[in-house]
Amino acid sequence: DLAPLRRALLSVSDKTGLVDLARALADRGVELLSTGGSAKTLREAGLEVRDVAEVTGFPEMMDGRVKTLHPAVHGGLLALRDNDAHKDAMVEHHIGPIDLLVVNLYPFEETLARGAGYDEMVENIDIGGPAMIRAAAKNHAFVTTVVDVKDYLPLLAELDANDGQTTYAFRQTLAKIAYARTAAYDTAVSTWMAGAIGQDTPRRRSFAGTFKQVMRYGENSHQKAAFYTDGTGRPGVATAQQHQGKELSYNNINDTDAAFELVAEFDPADGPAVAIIKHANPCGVARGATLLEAYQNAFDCDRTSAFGGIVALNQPLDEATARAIVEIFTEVVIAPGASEAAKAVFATKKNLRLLTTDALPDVKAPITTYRQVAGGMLVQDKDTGFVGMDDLKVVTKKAPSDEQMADLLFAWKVAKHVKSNAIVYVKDKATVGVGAGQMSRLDSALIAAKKAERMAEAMGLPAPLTKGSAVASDAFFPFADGLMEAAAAGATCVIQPGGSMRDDEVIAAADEAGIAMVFTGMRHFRH
Ligand code: 93A
Repeated sequence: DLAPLRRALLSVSDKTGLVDLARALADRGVELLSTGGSAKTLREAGLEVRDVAEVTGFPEMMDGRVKTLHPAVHGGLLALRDNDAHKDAMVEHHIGPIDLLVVNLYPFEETLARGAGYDEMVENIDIGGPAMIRAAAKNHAFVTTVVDVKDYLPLLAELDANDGQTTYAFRQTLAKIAYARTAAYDTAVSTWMAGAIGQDTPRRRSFAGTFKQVMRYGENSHQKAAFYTDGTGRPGVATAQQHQGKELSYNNINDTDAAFELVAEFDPADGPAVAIIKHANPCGVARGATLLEAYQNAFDCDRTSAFGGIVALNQPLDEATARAIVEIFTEVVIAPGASEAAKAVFATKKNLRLLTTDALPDVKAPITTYRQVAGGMLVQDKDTGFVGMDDLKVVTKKAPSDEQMADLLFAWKVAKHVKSNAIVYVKDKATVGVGAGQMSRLDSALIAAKKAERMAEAMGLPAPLTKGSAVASDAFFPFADGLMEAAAAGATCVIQPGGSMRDDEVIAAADEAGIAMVFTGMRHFRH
């Protein structure tokens, strides 16, 4: 199953490592073919190389749109070396075998990340590259396909270990990688087009990612796991820069994403906000006059759960907040930037990971999300639903005051990011009780209130902070009991979608309890 390597075609946009690889191949007696820019780079490094144009008998034309799309190239990649008819065809048409293909594609994803316009994006759709990759990978019985600079050194090691040849297992693995690359590439093109023409709906599209890194394990230590990027380059945990601390785990990444997406709901123009996440649910979210105050208020919602949590900020991390965060064990901090002084504070905590991005996630961006089910995938628009003051309908005799209204809208934003059934109590733009993921809405209301009671005891407060709070429910109260539980916990105003068969009963119960209630007309299930 060893295949010899006599002739290689090198055609790469990213020229990193190209010269070293080509020289190593030439040293091993491999003949080099190459396309325009790649050939130029190689010649300038003093290497002997044949132009693909010479092989095809056609010049590269139409601004490079047609360079390698020719039977002399594709026949050389696809011909079965042990098939007489194929061998005859090669002789008859003067086609030489190509044993190694080294291609990296036009930088479509990078060009997109730069914010290039439509025409430039179109020009960056590589046609010849993917065609060659797919051809070479199909013929992995004989041909070696390299699509990633990271595989240059392993290729040379493989050749040295096998007397200048490659093993079938090696070619097979590279073929697998090659098809993953072309699938991710075409998905990036399709996703871009959907967005560019304003049809980023879940209909008729595909999903693929680009391998980023292998992780030590998945959700549990017996599960293998890896991290992929989706080629959009959007600000978020997948594109963030890690400054310190050990590698992020699967659960860290999931929680960090939840934290950053939640805090991004709070416009930095309206002031600092902080979210603390545990097990993908918030255990504290708050605004504050300063970032430090926001952190402290978020922390005070549930100090117990915040231990070992993930902290997300809607503004660059500053020194004062960094000092407060290192007071307790924290797994990850993510923010749109960090001051040098803040970084210096964190440097003393070796295990704490600091991630920064250039910008907050865009919570309004039309994104398609997916989740696996047995035998299929569920695909939907991301929940970018938003309600403002004007969308709310007061349904009770009492109307909320301005302060209550602000807290209701705050609670509603948080509830969107809490696993259903979600009940969120808020006071002075800080969560004071979060009930998440219960199978009954009543239980979520009870748990949130109970946690607030515990916090009050721990902090030596005369009454739980839910007293005089605003409460949000991510979906309607099917019965009055959940609402009455919230009232018992001290909530004085409620925000919920409405739309239950028993809305009348729920409204009557609110009026009886002297509570103000608004309907959003929109729910935020999150399962
Ligand atoms: O425009 S293309 O789709 N037409 C082609 O025939 C073709 N062949 C290779 N682009 C094509 N390529 C791509 O050119 C390769 O995938 C690689 O990214 C790039 C290398 O060009 P150069 O060697 O001129 O820098």
